[in-house]
Amino acid sequence: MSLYPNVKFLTSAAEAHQLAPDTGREVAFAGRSNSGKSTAVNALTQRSGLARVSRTPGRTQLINFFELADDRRVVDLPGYGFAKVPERVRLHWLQLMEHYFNVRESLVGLVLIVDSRRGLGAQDAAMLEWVLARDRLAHVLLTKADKLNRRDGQRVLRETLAACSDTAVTAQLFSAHAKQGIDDARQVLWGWLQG
Ligand SMILES: Nc1nc2c(ncn2[C@@H]2O[C@H](COP(=O)(O)OP(=O)(O)OP(=O)(O)O)[C@@H](O)[C@H]2O)c(=O)[nH]1
Ligand SMILES: [Mg+2]
Repeated sequence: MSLYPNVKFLTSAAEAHQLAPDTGREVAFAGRSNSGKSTAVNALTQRSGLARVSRTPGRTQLINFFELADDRRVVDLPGYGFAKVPERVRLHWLQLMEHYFNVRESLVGLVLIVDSRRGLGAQDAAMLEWVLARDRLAHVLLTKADKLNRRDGQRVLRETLAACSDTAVTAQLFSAHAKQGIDDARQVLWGWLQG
């Protein structure tokens, strides 16, 4: 049984003025397009159809807010790093993200979603720097771990932890499909939200 059985979609924002009210506590999910953000949100909240999952990278261009309980939210941020996105869309994403991270007082932490087969990239590292500079927490989910064998999974985890070694960033392997690491990730998430 989930700690938050009444999770529901709250609102979507395409523009800065459309953000959900900035009260209580909120955790954001960010990562490259197609890294598995929406799938992770669904797995962690145990609601398979909540955040839309797509095979087409860059599908989620909105900030989607989900309410877990009164004043407790998770946020599915639009993915980055998709080469085919036009420049004006990329700039809009940048401005929207900058605004979100600058103003969002209810934001307690960032769950950074990284495809375990790719590992931490430059944009992921920039994202981490962004939230750490704003004194927020960060946890990396190395997703699609079912696509790696045990040895490669452990190597990617080691490399990720090493890259973050002088920060408070934590990391773990995760697979929504193989149900790997879901309880560990929930513990981090619920802990942040309860604070
Ligand atoms: N094998 C495997 N595939 C996964 C896993 N998680 C997600 N995927 C697949 O990866 C693809 C992208 O998943 P999404 O959850 O839509 O990724 P996203 O980061 O939300 O993508 P955008 O919103 O487009 O940026 C889908 O085809 C998923 O089925 C996993 O744990 N294992
Ligand atoms: Mg998505």
